[in-house]
Amino acid sequence: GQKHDGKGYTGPNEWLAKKFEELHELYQGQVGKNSFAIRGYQRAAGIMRRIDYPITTGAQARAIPGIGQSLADRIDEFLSGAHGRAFYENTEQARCVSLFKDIYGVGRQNANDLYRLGARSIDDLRSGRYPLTAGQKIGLQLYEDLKGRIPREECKDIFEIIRSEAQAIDDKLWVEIMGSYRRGQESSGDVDILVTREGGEQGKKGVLGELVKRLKKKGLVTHDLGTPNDWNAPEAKWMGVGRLSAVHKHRRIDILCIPFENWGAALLYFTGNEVFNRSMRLYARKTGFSLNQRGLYKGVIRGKDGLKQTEGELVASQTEHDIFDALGLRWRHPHHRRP
Ligand code: DCP
Ligand code: MG
Ligand code: MN
Repeated sequence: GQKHDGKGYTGPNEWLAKKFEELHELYQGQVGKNSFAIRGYQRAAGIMRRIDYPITTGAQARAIPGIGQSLADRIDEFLSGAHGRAFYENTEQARCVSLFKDIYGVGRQNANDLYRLGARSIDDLRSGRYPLTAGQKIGLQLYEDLKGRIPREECKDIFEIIRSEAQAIDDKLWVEIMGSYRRGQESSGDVDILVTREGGEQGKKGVLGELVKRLKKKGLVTHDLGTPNDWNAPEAKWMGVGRLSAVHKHRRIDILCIPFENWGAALLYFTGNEVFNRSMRLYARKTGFSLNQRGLYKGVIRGKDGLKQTEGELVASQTEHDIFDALGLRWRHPHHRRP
C-alpha cells in the first residue's frame, strides 16, 4: 500500500506524532501483533497533531481523551530519549516486511512468507528464486515507478485521455475520476475511474473491453493486473498500469464500469475516503437504511451475525444528492469528505 508521510504538519507535538507513526509502521509489518494496539499508535499520531500545546510528560498526556496508560508510557519513553520498545523490536524481519509490502500485490502475509524463504531485498526478489504471482512480478518490475505518488496534474492528464477515448466510443458514456483526486488531494496512489452509459446497457455494448483496447493502442495502458471474468457483465472492473509517455512513470489505474442507475452510489463509495464511507454506512444503518456501492436500501433484514438476509428495497442510487437527501443529510463536497 501507499503511505502518507505527514508532510506539512508543524504543530508543537509533531515529533511525537512522527514517533507514533514509526511505531505504527513498524508493527504493521509484524505478524501476531494486536491490531487494536497497532491502530492505537495511528490514532495517537492524530491526537498529537490536534493538541496545540507542547506535551512534556506522559502523565500530562494521560489526561487527553484517547491516551491511555500504555500510550502515555510510550510518550515518556520518547521524551527520555532512551532506546524504547521500538528500538528492540525494529528487527530485520520487520524492516523487510515493510519494504516488501510496498510492492504492488504483496500483502503482509506474503511479505512474511518471502522473508522466511530467505528474501532480504528487492534485488533478492528480482533474482527469480522466489514464488511470485503474475501481478506481483509486474509490481516488482515496476516497483520504483509504482511506489511513488501521482501528482494531481498527471492524474488529470491520464483522466482526460481516458475520457476522450471513452467518448470517442460512444457519446452517451459518462466518465468520472474518483478516489483521492476527487477529494482534492495534491497527489494520489492510483487513478480511479468510473464509467457508465446514459440509458444503461454498457455491459451488453462491451464498453469496458473496447475502452481498455483503445487505451492500449494509444499507449496509455501498458499492463493488466486484474481483468474481469466477464468483460460484458453489467458491472465490471479492470485494474492495471499505464503511463502518459515513455518519460513518465508507470501508474496504477482502476476502471470500473457500472449500470447507469448505480452511478451516484458508486461515485459516493469510490470517492471515499474509507473512514468517511464507514461513518456514512454506520449513519445509514442507525437510521434504518443500508448503504453500499450500488445504492441506499430500506427494509434490509439482518441476522444476529449482522449479515443481510434480504436485499431490501432500493431507495436512492442515481446521484449522490439523491442518497444524501434520502438520509436527510446535506450533500458534502468531496473535498470535505474526511472523518
Ligand atoms: N474504499 C473503501 N474501502 C476499501 C477500499 C476502498 O471504502 N477497503 C473506497 C474509498 C476510497 C476509494 O474506494 O477512497 C478508492 O480507493 P483507493 O484505494 O484508490 O483510495 P484513495 O483513492 O482514497 O487513495 P489513494 O490516493 O491512495 O489511491
Ligand atoms: Mg485511489
Ligand atoms: Mn483505486
